[in-house]
Formats: sequence, structure tokens, C-alpha cells
Amino acid sequence: MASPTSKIFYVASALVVALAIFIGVFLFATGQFSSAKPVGGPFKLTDDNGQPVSDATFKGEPYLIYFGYTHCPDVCPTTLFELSEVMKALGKDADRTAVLFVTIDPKRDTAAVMKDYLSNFDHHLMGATGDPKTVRAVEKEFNVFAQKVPAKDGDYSMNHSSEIYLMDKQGQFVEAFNLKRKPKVSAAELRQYM
Ligand SMILES: [Cu+2]
Repeated sequence: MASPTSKIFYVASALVVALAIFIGVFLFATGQFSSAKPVGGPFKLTDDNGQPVSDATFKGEPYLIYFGYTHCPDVCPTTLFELSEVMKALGKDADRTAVLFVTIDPKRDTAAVMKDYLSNFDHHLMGATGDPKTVRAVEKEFNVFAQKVPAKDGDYSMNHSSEIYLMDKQGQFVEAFNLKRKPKVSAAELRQYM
């Protein structure tokens, strides 16, 4: 027959195990224990002036990164317009941040094509391109979905996700940036990370 001491020991052990399981399930359910990979990572691309641009370019300032393509009929021009409005709302502080527009269609979007396209928007918007393999790797880092959709005339469009990623001063992903609000509200949030 077990002594009272060992009974207490067994009961205590069972409680500890139950508590551990409970905490484990709780952390898993709330996503704090999940193995979801972080968004973002180092990248080396070419900007719309043909100069190198990398994650290191933005060290010390928060920046927004958005993936799209210049032939996009609707989502990209709208998004870039809205991002331009945020830059305008920032006034002088716009110099302390950046918007990087990375093409998911590097074949057509050369640095020169991007520069020309971005001349329609606020000058704080910077384009980035690279060879398709390099661009694809950056897309993966940011969990970007991009797929070619062939058109009848041999042309094509791209189906793509359209998140805007807010990266902090250290280059760490903060959140998917919300543009569905007044530009000055978005600007105020961005300013908090400067
Ligand atoms: Cu688009």
C-alpha cells in the first residue's frame, strides 16, 4: 500500500502533467506556439534607377513593401495611389520612411519600365526588380502569392496577393498595413515607428 507521501506525490505529478497539457493546448490554439515562419527576410534587388537595393537600405527607418506589377489593371495602381496619399500626408516625415514596390513580373518590369511607371506616383515610392529567380525567392520570404494568367492574345496578367507589409526600423515585420482608412491616420501609425 502506498504511503500518504507518495499518494500526494502522484496527485501532484498528475496535476503538473495536466497543467502542462493545458498550457500547451492554450499556446497552440492562440498561435503563440505555432511554427508559422516569420514574414520577410534579407533581399538583394535592383531599384528603378538600376542601383542595388536591399533590406539593409532601410535599416533605421520603417518602410512599407508591396508586391505587384506595372501592367496591373486595377489593384496595383489603386494601392500605389493610396500609398502616395499616405506619403503626402506624412509631409517632411516621408523622408524618414520608404515604400518599396517589388515587381512580381520581372520579365516585363525592368528598372526603366518601373521608373517610368512610378513617375505617376509620389516620389517616395521606389521600384525593385531583379532576375526572376531572385524575385521569386523574395516573394517566398514574404509569403506572396503570384501566378501568371495567360490571355488569348499571348499576353498575360498576374493573379497576386496584395498585402502591404510594414517593416520596423530593425527590418522586422510588424503587420499587414491597413490602407482602408484616411491617409493621415495611416501616416500617424507609420510615424509611430520612426
Ligand atoms: Cu496588381
